[in-house]
Amino acid sequence: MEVMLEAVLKTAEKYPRSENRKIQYGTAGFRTRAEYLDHVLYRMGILAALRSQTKKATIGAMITASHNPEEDNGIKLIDPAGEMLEASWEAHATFLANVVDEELPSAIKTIVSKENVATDVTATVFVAMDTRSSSQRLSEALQCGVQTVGGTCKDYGLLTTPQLHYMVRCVNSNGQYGVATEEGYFQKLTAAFCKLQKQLVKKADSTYKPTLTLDAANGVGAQKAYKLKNYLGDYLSVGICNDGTSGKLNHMCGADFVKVQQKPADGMTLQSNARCASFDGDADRIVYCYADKDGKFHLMDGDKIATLVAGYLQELVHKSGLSLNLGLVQTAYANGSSTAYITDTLKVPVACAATGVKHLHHRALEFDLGVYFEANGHGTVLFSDNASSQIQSAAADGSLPDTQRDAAAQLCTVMDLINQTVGDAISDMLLVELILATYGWEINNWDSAYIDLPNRQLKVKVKDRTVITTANAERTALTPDGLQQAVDDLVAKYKNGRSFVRPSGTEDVVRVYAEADTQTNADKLAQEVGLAVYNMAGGIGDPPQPQ
Ligand code: G16
Repeated sequence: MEVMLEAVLKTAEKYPRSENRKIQYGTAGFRTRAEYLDHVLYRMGILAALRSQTKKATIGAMITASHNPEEDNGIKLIDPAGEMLEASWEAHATFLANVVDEELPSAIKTIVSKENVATDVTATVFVAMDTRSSSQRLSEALQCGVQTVGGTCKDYGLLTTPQLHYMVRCVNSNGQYGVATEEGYFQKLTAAFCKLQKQLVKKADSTYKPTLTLDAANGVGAQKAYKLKNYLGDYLSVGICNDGTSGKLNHMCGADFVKVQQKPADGMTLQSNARCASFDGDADRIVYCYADKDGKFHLMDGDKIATLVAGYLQELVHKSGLSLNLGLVQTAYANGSSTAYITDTLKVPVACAATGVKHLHHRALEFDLGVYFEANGHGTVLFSDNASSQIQSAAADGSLPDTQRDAAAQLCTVMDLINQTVGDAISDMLLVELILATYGWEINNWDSAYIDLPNRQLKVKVKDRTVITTANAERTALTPDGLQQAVDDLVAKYKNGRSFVRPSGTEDVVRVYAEADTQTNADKLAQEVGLAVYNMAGGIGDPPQPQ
């Protein structure tokens, strides 16, 4: 141990913490300007190794800043079952990232003793990165950290974030979940997709067309989408734009841009009722959009995907005759109309969790079938062990009527189509396409389930966003004093008004969400709430402007 700590200190000279800048493990790991991250990545290599030794399993480390601009970077740590790093270790991560260089050995010792880390176990860390120009350098820093404490790395190079989550789950399940290679990933998902497509009974009045335009955010998802195309046969034709050959990562394109700006990505020409989809920078989110016959833009966000998926699964569960409880998890950003539709029409129980897939994922585990989606397009479906085994048994049960057995068999294949480790834009895209093909729907049929309440999101710059703290799944601001009352007073002025504010965990901003009966009112409410934040929470720069 002492020899290893000496090595840590020596190597730390290569990755010094040169500035006294505090960094926090946020909504999805560390995220900031890439030039501030070298020492953080080195230290996260060490932490990933310690986590691996503690769990006696492979851990994942994804170098990405996802939807943030190209200049940013970050790291998402992945636990053995492919889920996000456990919350208690986030505190270790923040602690290790912020100590001064000389205290690094003692900080490691503290974590080792607190977590009873089995330092004699050889750590294994799977590493991958997105397409940012800083990613290779930061990957090297991370791998250096792992190796300095005697761990080994498997470097996958460029992957989407959910692909790496998948690899980690595969290796730790000894291959039961799948083969831990990119080939294995594509084969598992697309074999399920093609099998289900083959079984489809084409409806005479089907309006579904198997063509889709994809905005790949100029990110790693583009390369992977090109690979995916080779596995899809005639079942789906994907035209890829914003593939990184000319445009800038996440700039005027990608899922976050389309969702927040409520307009199509640059480079996308919307044809009447033709489906377009947008990935984000590391392809863990997806939103759809289209123009109607009058040319009006429609956004099909995570809420619309969640309701489509929940309705489809509910139907299959019902047909299979299995008694499984299906639930849906959203966040405060979920459009009020979507929640009403899920509750009143689908009659599926809804839970609300704080922003961040890690929170939704854990809540979704409480259902047999837990569908979780953030409005920004980040989500998946979890099948509990109980649900999986019931579904598998029913699919093989010759005594069941054909309709029940067939529905269970279909559910079995759907489980293979879904990346259950985390939201996965590729897997979600295939699932949406399958459901639309099954129903024989075009995108406007899907859209007609419910009409979104007009809404607006704003970012407000403040001196220190941590002055805002929240409770009640982020729907209530606890501090600064009086802010929540100000928000409540503003909301009360608007019909169907709803608004909340929260500090972002991925960008240095406060996020404001507002919805109301008309777009003008949603825009006004968002701006007024934004101004309240600006005035009461230390706004800097220009105050929020009218939309
Ligand atoms: C990450 C998280 C998401 C979250 C988003 C925005 O997404 O994985 O769960 O919704 O950040 O978080 P915040 O509002 O705290 O900035 P991504 O795709 O950027 O990794």
